[in-house]
Amino acid sequence: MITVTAFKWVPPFAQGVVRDLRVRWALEEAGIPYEEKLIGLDDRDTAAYRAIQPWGQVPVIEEDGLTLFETGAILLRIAERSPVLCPADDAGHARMTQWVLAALNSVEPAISALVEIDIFHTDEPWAKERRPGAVAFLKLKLDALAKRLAGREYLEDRFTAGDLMMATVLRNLRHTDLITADPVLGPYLARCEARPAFQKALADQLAAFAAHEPVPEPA
Ligand SMILES: N[C@@H](CCC(=O)N[C@@H](CS)C(=O)NCC(=O)O)C(=O)O
Repeated sequence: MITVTAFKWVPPFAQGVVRDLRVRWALEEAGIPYEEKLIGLDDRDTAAYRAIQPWGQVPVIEEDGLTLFETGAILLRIAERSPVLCPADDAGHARMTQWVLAALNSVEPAISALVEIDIFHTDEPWAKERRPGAVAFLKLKLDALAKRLAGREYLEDRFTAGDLMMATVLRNLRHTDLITADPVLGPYLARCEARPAFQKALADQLAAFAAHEPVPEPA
């Protein structure tokens, strides 16, 4: 049985976008059962956890003695076991890999730069100055993605793990209207999120957080 390591609880701004969602969603699409291994934020810095995830991050999967981190590597490994996530033909497989990596390398960095400004440094003067440039650069990436997706349901002629990764990357902009206001990207993300496997994965991540909500200190 695959074990997925995820956080027990994270602050509300991160709930629903923590990266174990990618792995839960992929496993749901593939119909592969898994067990959660929930860790606290304090566990990130333990020597035992750093030994399996050098940066103290989630997710990690463990199966049959193999421990694996990095959502790109994990997703590709799961995809190869699922015709829902990975086309059977060699070219389709290669293009699925291409889109997983494009989501991570060509789109996510520009989104992360804006998230850094808006969520983590919102009140700092440098962030206010930097924001227009970060948005302009991100829009170049999003416009190119929208051009690719115009007239298509998915990045290729069917859903693949590439769409799964791209959708989870785009979700990090949920604090803006950059995706929802776009006539191509908004419906694309909604289409991906409407998949029952996504809904189940999201509900399971949120259920873990709800079950481990910190008890407020008495006043
Ligand atoms: N490149 C890594 C990034 C993992 C990552 O950023 N995980 C976040 C949660 S979404 C985390 O654990 N953050 C806590 C921390 O960095 O201390 C991957 O894709 O697996």
